Amino acid sequence: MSLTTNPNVLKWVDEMIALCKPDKVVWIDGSQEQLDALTAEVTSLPDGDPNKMYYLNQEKLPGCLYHRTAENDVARVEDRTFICTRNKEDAGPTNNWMDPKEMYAKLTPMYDGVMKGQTMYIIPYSMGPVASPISKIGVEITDSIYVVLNMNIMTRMGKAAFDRLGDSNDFVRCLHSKADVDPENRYIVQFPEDNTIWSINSAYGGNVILSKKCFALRIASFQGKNEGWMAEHMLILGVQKPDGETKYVCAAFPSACGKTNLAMLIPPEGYLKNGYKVFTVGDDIAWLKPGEDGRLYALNPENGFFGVAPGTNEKSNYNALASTMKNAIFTNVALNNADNTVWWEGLDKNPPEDATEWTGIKTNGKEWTAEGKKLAHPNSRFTAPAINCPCISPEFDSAAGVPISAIVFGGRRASTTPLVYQSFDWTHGTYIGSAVSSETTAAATGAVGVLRHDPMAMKPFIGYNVGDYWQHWLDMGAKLGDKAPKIFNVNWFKKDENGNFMWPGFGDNMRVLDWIIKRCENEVEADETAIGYLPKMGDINVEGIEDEVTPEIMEKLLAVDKNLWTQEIAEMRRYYDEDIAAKGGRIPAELYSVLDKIENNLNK
Ligand code: GTP
Ligand code: SPV
Ligand code: MN
Repeated sequence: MSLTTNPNVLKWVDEMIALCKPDKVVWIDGSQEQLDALTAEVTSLPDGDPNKMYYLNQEKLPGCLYHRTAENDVARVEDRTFICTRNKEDAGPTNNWMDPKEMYAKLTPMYDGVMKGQTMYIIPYSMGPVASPISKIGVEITDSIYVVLNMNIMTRMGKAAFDRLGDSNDFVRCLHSKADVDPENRYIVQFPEDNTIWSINSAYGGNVILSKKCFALRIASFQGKNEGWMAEHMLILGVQKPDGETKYVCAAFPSACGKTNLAMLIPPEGYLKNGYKVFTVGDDIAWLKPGEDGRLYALNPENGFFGVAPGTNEKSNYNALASTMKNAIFTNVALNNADNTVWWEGLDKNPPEDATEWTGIKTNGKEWTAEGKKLAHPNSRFTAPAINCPCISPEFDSAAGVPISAIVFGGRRASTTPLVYQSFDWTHGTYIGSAVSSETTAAATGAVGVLRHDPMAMKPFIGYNVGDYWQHWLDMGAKLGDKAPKIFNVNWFKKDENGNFMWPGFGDNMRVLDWIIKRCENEVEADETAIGYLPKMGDINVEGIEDEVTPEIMEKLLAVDKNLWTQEIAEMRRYYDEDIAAKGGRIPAELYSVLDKIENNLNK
């Protein structure tokens, strides 16, 4: 029985049933009863079935499940991701493009009868609290129970989303089929002008949880440009100060560059003693909209965390680990067969002897890792409900979102970029966002550790022309005027001559947040340099880590090397000219002016 009388939904669903030809259709109402039945079904599949999920130790990890994806299906596939707008220029140089008519014609035969012998699940969901005016509704059709269970954690899933939608046609139509999980025929396709997403031949998170990158960033960034708001690859956190006031900060770092960790950080001893607290509003995506008071407000459209497992431990990210202790799904981690729990590199220093490696091979984990082989896939993930997070913000469900004081960009840069600096103004901040580059990680397929441009940490996620996207940033700044958040850049990953990180990172990143917030409140001076405002020596609090971060190291962390920055600016000019402008990116003149200004500053 259908869960809605919305004629637009019913018409689309009928079309998709006619196309995919499932044996059975199930509307997902979000009830516990239905979720339990689906869990029972997917865990009772025979071993070796690629869709199978496993119960983990239900005493130690109540409600937790485990799943392995195909070995060729472990990360986002950027080369198979498309933005299909009627005009090619509207997709711009950072996206793969195909004419929508051509793409529909190419994919329709692939979906034809793809669900024969299978069940189609129809998932209504809300991005953002159901009651928030900022929220948006999506409906995902899928043939995967794994997707249903993940969507239940990541979104507000169920009938309430249809009630909120009413008879409106304003919902995103998401179609997913795992099909044969054939990498040669894998497509992740956004049709922004049709509010439509088609994904086929994958069963990995970012390619199939269509609420996430496909909707909440690619489609939503396009909607935001047209409707006067922004969808960004940003965490949202609140820093509560000793006087009780909370300041909110958004930060955009590329995939697997530290958003979840920063969002959930536990401040160092000294800060805790003085009464500082950090609250998590979001760890991956922010929807930003001007509020009635003229300030910029941020809302996390998601309801859970799809976090990187490796490196997560009690010390590095206690709150993330705690979030995974019940009702979570683990994907492509390793198993500790002694007690049917999970393990990954960096959880602790004791790989289980009786282990199952992420591909399903049973092994002696100690010997396996001693040979340099990984037990968990580097992009293995946990899906965890936000309500599990010990430091979840009291504003998490706020319909209005939270007012943002600072926006922070960052990435993995072994050299050049200092620990932190502040932009001269919003336009310069937009330039800094456009200049984000980072060493690639396992979150997407392809080589790891290669420096690439990743503007605003959004390269794989901007649903339209990157030049227009930069213009939209400038327009938003003009609208916000002097109420606009201050813009900063950070780099936790600067290395010394021996290739070691110079900054301890993780909880100690609080020390940098502290400086950022003080700058927003005009409580601390800064040095004006060629590239922006830098902390004065002594202004980053190193109490308790003086041995690790000596004045000598701090000087290196904050250095602006003239030669390196001259190269950096030359590379940015080349990037703007060759990679963007020459390929149809409509770069705002204001950004070229910033480039000229910094170049002049460096030559002074
Ligand atoms: P996505 O979910 O892919 O968008 O990633 P993310 O940006 O949320 O990254 P996450 O916080 O999961 O961190 C990814 C990796 O970076 C993990 O292995 C962390 O241990 C490591 N990391 C995070 N913060 C720091 C830091 O401050 N310093 C260092 N050296 N490593 C860090
Ligand atoms: C990322 O890659 O930035 C992620 C994971 O957050 S995914 O959902 O695969 O996009
Ligand atoms: Mn991400």
